[in-house]
Amino acid sequence: MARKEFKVAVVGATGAVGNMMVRVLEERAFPVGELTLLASARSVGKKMSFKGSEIPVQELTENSFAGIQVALFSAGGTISKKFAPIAARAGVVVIDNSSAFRMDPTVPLVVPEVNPEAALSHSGIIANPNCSTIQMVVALKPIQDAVGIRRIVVTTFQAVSGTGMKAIEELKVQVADIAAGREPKRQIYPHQIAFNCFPHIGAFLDNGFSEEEMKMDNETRKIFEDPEIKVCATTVRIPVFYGHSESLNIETRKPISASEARKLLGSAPGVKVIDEPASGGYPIPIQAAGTDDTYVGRIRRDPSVENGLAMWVVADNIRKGAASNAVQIAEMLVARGRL
Ligand code: 25A
Ligand code: L14
Repeated sequence: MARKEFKVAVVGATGAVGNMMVRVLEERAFPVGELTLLASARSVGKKMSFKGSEIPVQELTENSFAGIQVALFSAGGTISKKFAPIAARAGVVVIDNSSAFRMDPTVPLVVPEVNPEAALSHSGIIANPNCSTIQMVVALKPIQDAVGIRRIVVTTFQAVSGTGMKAIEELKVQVADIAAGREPKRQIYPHQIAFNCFPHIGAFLDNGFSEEEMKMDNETRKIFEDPEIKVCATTVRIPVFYGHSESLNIETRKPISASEARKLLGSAPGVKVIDEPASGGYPIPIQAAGTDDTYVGRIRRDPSVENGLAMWVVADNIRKGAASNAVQIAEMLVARGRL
């Protein structure tokens, strides 16, 4: 019997994440029968290649979804708020990469290695978490299951690709300008990003945290279905193109040694342990880039609290942090006969 194939749409196909969604659908051999590429009117006329053929980009409209079975959205929160419900009403299963529906109690927020079952109760829309949250919960899932987590203190080192194509371009142009002795120009970010860093991702809120920091806080509790976990995040932009890094200090409910944690992580789905620091064996973004795994190293006891553990976590923010996680959600629905 022929394998079942699906009519798939990518909304925001020309963006940094949308582009990668198309590549990941091809690389992971998702059973695509027909692929529809949707973006704004600006991109109409562009073509993108998929499995050897050139597919034209179409303008996203209310009528774009007839006959589509699954749509991967990554065109920002405003587009998702307007078009995801329209698609869902047309019978499409929407996997949305924006922040629009993540904290909606009727929308599951899913990382396949962590809470796949949550996806099964969707009513048309499934949310893909924030990139920094995804890699953190993949690394913490085996520890949460084994001993419980009380508190997380996390500092991130985030790549510019998370902000989209224009930010990737801004870093490239600033580096070239500075190398040539020209004054760097700034458009997307609040400060020069080349040869610099700043603790400012998203807008600042009244509580002193940034939006990105609060996403890590709220999304972690929702994904773990544990309202007790406390999170304090500091999110920092650094001049790296692809791959977010995170320094984690966690306090567990029951004790766990560094070697026990290393062993658990060594057999956890989606995780690769790289932990031989003396010989340079720790995760780094240029090695994580282009892969779908979450890398963990520098696993050690945190002596500043009773049940403390420290570690370093790196993943490709555009792949596991966005496009690949969305495609893995779709794969999981197919495997369970739910698409
Ligand atoms: O609101 P959020 O959720 O916080 O998301 C904000 C932004 O973050 C990115 C994504 O940017 C998004 O716009 N993003 C979202 N989730 C992410 C995640 N998890 C994430 N990044 C990382 N991780 P992006 O640049 O990667 O992608 C933008 C895509 O959205 C499409 N789009 C925008 N408006 C649309 C729309 N699609 C349909 N209808 C609309 N009204 C956008 O397509 C892109 O695919 P595009 O066609 O607008 O842009 C294609 C090319 O056009 C250039 N361009 C952009 N703006 C202008 C422009 N050219 C001329 N004038 C302009 N004003 C760009 O260079 C782009 O290549
Ligand atoms: O919430 O600018 O998915 O790096 C992830 C990337 C928010 C912006 C999200 C960035 C976005 C963030």
